[in-house]
Amino acid sequence: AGGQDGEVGKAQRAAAEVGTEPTIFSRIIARSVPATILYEDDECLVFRDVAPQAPVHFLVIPKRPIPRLSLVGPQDAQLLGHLMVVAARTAQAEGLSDGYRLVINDGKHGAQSVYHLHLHVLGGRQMSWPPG
Ligand code: D5M
Repeated sequence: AGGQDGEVGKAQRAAAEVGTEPTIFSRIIARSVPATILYEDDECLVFRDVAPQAPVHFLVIPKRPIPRLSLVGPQDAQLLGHLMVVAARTAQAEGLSDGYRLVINDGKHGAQSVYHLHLHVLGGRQMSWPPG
């Protein structure tokens, strides 16, 4: 129902655009948008979140623009593991010896706003549970 201009058509067009439109994170990787970069290798980039929600708040992103966690498959397992290892090593380098929190927001209910997969690492204060 709804035809091409109904809700289904809109959702289909949005889904078709996911992953084809460069996000702000692609521009950070390309260095056309500035960021405070903490770590980089062939597969990933780590930089400080522009709107920090804790004394330490940085993002770990793959250079390959996977739009969201719910789109990953078995072929991405090694890359995803690498992102977590880099998150832990960068947290250590940032002095988060009392612990920290790792967050991945996926889609609408996850309140994802940038459709380029990213791990949030938050630390430097006591976290609470549940998250909002
Ligand atoms: O979180 C997306 C996160 O990305 C959010 O915490 C702000 C951050 N962000 C957005 N633009 C920038 C730039 N230009 N530099 C650094 N950080 C940025 P989400 O999980 O999608 O809600």
